[in-house]
Amino acid sequence: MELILYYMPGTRAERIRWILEELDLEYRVETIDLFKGEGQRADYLAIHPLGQLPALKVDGEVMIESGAIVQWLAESVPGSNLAPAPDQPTRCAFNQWMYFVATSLEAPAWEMMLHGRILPDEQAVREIIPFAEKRYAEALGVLENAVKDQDYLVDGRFSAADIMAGYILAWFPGQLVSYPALQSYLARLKQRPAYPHAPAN
Ligand SMILES: N[C@@H](CCC(=O)N[C@@H](CS)C(=O)NCC(=O)O)C(=O)O
Repeated sequence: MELILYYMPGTRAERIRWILEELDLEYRVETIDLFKGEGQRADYLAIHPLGQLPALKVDGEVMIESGAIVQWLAESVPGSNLAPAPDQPTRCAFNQWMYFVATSLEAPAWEMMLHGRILPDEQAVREIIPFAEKRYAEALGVLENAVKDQDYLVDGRFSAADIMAGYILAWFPGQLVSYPALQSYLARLKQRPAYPHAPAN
């Protein structure tokens, strides 16, 4: 299988890099520097129509959406062990956390990131931030309960859902101060050899 990861450090492409490393797959990295506007290059728009990261090319076919790519790799790579099979009882929890992270956790975190750190003053709507922080804290409370008595989200075993969650939790470590189980959970995830600490290139 030929894999090409369209990547920039710090972006959601880290999720893909993380799972590719967990699965010990070989892949090529194509860096797209969003800060230099490379996402809007015609050749990249032909790969990702929104000019966003990540994209993964698999034997010439392109996939976009980090959650979908993570899930697809977890399910499709033989022997992956990163997603329960559809007929397993733990599949319910797996689906739940994959979607919970992509929606309830990531949406407010992204508002905080966008309006608090990324957008310039003239575009940022700072008034959004307190509400987003409240929604983020509510989602953190749910996740805190989920990892209070187990190491990982799904049946206590590491899965693709932890990759989805760990990437977002690392955005705002300061917000975890009232969530001791999540602090330990994030520390545990960061200790995994496949965790993407340093940029890929
Ligand atoms: N839901 C998409 C979001 C992709 C996304 O927003 N990526 C950011 C980087 S983390 C991006 O490319 N932003 C540049 C832009 O929107 O032009 C996913 O998870 O793949």
